[in-house]
Amino acid sequence: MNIQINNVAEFIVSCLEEEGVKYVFGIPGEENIKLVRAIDRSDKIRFILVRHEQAAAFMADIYGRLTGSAGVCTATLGPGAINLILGVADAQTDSSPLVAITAQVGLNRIYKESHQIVDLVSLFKPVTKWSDVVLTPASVPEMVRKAFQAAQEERPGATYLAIPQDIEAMEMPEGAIPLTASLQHKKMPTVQGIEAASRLLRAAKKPVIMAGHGVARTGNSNALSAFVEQYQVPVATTFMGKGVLSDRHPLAMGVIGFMRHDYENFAFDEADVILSVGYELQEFDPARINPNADKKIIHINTFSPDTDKHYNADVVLEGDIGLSLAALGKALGGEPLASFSGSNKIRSLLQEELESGQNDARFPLKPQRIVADIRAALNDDDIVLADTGAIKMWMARLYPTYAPLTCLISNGLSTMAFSLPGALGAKLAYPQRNVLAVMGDGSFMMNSQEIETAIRENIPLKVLIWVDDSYGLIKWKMDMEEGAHSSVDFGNPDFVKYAESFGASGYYVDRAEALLPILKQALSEEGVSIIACPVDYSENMKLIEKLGSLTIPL
Ligand SMILES: Cc1ncc(C[n+]2csc(CCOP(=O)(O)OP(=O)(O)O)c2C)c(N)n1
Repeated sequence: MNIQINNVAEFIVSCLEEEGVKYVFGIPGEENIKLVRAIDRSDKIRFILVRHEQAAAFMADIYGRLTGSAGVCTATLGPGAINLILGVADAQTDSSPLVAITAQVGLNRIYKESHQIVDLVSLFKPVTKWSDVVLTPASVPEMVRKAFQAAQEERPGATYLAIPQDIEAMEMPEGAIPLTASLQHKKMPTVQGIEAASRLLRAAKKPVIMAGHGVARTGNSNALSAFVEQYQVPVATTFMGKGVLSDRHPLAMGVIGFMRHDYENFAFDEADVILSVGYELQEFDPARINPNADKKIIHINTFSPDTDKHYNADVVLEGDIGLSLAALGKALGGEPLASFSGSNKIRSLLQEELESGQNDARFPLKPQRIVADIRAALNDDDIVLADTGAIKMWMARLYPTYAPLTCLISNGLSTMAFSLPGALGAKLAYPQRNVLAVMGDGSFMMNSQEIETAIRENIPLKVLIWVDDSYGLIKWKMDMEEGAHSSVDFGNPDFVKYAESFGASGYYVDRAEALLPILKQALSEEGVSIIACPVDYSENMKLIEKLGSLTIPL
């Protein structure tokens, strides 16, 4: 740190530096001025000033999800802290490491009714792994370390630290130094567990693998691919697990967890044993793959699952995912497992859907065409953030994904509007890759103010808006459940003029063939680019009808 440490705020910054923090996202307020000023004087940490604290939390959320190092966001007390909550909860429910630090009223008035006071520790508790307030300068080295340790260790999540205004300005005790992280060792599953899992898999007639977020998060997609290659078991991923087995692999069956019975479900209907790797119950309801609670389940993850009737695992292998797969692979002896050929059929059904969309020249554009063009515009390891809405359903189902953590969604919480700020966090994590936020017009208007942040901070934000003048997913659900819809339609600004008013490039897709060239142009140019693309969501109900009438014995 290139500043002198005189007070708690400056010491906290030296702790953040020790943790390897590169960015802090936030908005200053009267009560955290010293912290923000100290960050500004650090030569290792860049303060990214945002326009809404919610966006700061989403930036930290996605930065943490991609890097495994906690994203850090900060705000003032009361309203600023409360505005952080949605992104903090999103990180927690998607197992992203995040540390939120806010101001709090001073200890001189924290015990009584006073201006802007809210019990922030209690407010953050249900959406974090750990939430506390600093009561004395001497506790700061331990409390900051604890916030990072708890956020980053498996299962990762969010933590919260409140710094009272008077504490922030206090002197640190002489000789205080930041604590360093201790070396963490990977945990092995038990030998008995491995043997039981091996027996179950050898006895299986139709085993299937379900790969979840844990595989991506812990960097174990190679270990999974090696296992799949050796034992020839078809794999469906969760939305969060997209890309852990490349969709080019002949055993990749696509994504499981869609709201209706999708192609992949047929493989699960037939399966007798599910090898579940890195799946978290928060990803989707296991009743979708095990409605009668009669499948044998082997659970591999860094933590044991919560109790669920439809996910009552027969064997739980708790430990490092890569080590577990390697140990299981060894115990199985090397001969491929019994398999069924369903994955090819499922793959060709998905491929057909995408290809027919790709060649559909109608306007407004079919969702399938937009998905195909996004794929065509991006490289294998480029990152797309698919926001919550009907758009997420189309992207999750159809977007072929070739590498882990390259198609990001908000899953546990499924919040709208994370993708635009999230794209800024992603670009800071991977400046060399293209990053594209794909969002509905409803979500875009919830956090579009961060276009200004992107321009000011010189972060090349790229956004594709699917325009339907409506909260499309809710309209879709109302039509499905009620046969009609209401209170879902709205008007929009002229998105091109809107983008230009910030100093960004604005594009409007006025025919189907225009989308791909515009996407390529936007991705290749410097600066911020916003693309508005009208979408034909009459496809939503057609998809449901099609899936509802599907009967494809594998
Ligand atoms: C913050 C938040 N508010 C409300 C919802 C409920 N919700 C889920 S999707 C959706 C509509 C999204 O509309 P839009 O962003 O335009 O995308 P589309 O569905 O049209 O693709 C709503 C209101 C939510 N998930 N998150």
